[in-house]
Amino acid sequence: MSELYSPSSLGLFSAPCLLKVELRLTVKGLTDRDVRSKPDPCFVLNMQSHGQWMEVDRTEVIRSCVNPTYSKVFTLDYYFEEVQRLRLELYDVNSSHNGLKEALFLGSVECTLGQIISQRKLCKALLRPGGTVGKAIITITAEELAGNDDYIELSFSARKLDDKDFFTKSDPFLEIYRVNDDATMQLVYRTETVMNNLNPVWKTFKVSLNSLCSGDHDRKLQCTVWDWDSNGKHDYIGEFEASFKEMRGAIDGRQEQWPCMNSKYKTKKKNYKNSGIVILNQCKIIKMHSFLDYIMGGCQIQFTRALDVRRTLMTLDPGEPAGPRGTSWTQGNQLDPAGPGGTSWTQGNQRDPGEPAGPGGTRWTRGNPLDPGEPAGPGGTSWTQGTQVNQRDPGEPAGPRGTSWTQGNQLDPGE
Ligand SMILES: [Ca+2]
Ligand SMILES: [Ca+2]
Repeated sequence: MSELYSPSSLGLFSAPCLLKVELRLTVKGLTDRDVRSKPDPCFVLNMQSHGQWMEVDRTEVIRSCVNPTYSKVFTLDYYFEEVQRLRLELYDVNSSHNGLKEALFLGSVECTLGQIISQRKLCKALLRPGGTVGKAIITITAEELAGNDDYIELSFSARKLDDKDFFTKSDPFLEIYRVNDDATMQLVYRTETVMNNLNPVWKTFKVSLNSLCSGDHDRKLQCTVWDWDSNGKHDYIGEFEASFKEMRGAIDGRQEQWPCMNSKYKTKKKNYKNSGIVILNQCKIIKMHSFLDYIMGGCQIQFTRALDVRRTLMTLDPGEPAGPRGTSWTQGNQLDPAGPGGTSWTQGNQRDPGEPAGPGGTRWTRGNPLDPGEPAGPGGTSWTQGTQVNQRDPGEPAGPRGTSWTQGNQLDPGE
């Protein structure tokens, strides 16, 4: 294909380039609420849309914590060509219900999604109300959800966990950390707390395979069981190592189990066996089919696109204001109010049912003048004087998006 017909030069690639990303948050160095209590921090993620901040999602509330690591994962669509402004607002949710009405605003950070993605890990100081820079540092990490973005559903329980509470039983919760190649640990999931129960059954949860193990089924997963305490100083019960490959063993209703070990007890206590058993009751893989999977699975999609702009439809006048997507249209052309994007172009000429559709489903008719005051046409294409697009010549190479261009067409390289 000639350079002249490259998709970018024609401006025909208007579909947004998209990437799915997962964002995770940690904070270090929040200040105590007062002498006796620590904050219950929660983040609200806002994104700017048409100049307005809109709430996208929020994290869980972590009780009595000055260095929270959130298990909440924000999954966002990243558009390469857009500036997506984010604002993370931090609240101290000082009430039993998690509403923000009575919450205390602690501060915020602003950045773009592009900044986080380009740096992978963005650290920013919390800007306190009033605009002063606080001591707390917020770390936002981004991971692409590329390739395999299947999900897994896991159902864990445990039995005979150690009792850590004096007057009641332990309040266990489970954390799963992915061990990265650089030995850093990334929290993948934190279960809810089951109160006063040494044989807890945690709720089934869903994580992306990418989150869990970056697609590496042998990757080490560090799993820790804690006894929750209201003062935020949770007691360590024990831990075990697993991999997704081992967890996969719990597919088809089989169980997998691991002894939950406290290494301190192992060395100190005689006859120490374990601090309980953690059981994976079910592992379910939820396939997320990509567009390509459908195609490869034999699904046929018929997609026809052709351009039929007849006989010097329009000329470009440099003096005219550009339309949307940079297109300039010239005098003499008239656009039907229906407008671009599924539009019909008219004036005098009626759609010929026998004619192929133009770009964006538009049909073009001959000799239509475009009114300069009207919105521009589809695809952002600029046509030059003398440009003629005739009917598809089957013998010619296909143009962008499968369009064939015929002889007699000339595209001005300067445009
Ligand atoms: Ca308890
Ligand atoms: Ca407890």
